[in-house]
Amino acid sequence: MAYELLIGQQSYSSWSLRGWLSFAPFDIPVTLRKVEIYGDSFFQDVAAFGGHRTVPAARTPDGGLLTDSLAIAWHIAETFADRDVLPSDPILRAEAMSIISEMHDGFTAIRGACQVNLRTAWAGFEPSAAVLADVARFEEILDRAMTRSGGPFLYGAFTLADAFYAPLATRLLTYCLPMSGTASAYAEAIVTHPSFVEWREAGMKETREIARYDKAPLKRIPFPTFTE
Ligand SMILES: N[C@@H](CCC(=O)N[C@@H](CS)C(=O)NCC(=O)O)C(=O)O
Repeated sequence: MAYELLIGQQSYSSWSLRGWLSFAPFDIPVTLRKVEIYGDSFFQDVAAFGGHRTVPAARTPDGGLLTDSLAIAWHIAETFADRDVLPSDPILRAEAMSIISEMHDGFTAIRGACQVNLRTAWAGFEPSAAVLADVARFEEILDRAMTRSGGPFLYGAFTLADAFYAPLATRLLTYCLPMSGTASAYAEAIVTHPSFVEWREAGMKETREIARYDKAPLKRIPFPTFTE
């Protein structure tokens, strides 16, 4: 039996994307169950799966119930250590765990002001000083990791750390935030990764847009996919 992962709308749910990217890039079989965040029955639907108020949640093949993205990542790290889900070097692995925790707990300004939206980008967004400070911290993390690894991901090949930072990379693109060359190259590596492409394409088939994520009167421009 495969893992089951409860997710929200694939165009919008940043934590669900982290959940998906904790399985798919490592060829860990997972069955997706989708509910509608901000839908009328969201909390009941999450509870029916066995979760608690938020997505993602996961059911393990042997009956485990995980109600948080960080717990899912830790479980994957423990269970699939042989699939290079984290760096093999113990110090780098500790640093990866540290930045995963920082993502889970921090970056509150950019998370609050720049909701994930994989359907579009917005021209004319004016970031606050706090958002720019979050971008600067993200770039600091990227510089430290990628100077050593050489990229294209934080620790070279895709790891759980990239699963957690992917939605931050897409926010840079959706809100046309000013970014360094390293951040730009990282964002491109994320959105062209096959597991991300699969996720976004499924999201583009979703019909209902979330009104509160509409940034009009900002101008809609295409979300960059780096395919041309
Ligand atoms: N700490 C949770 C946060 C998950 C989270 O906030 N998920 C959002 C969707 S991206 C959600 O379910 N929001 C619904 C709500 O808070 O009512 C985790 O890391 O899994």
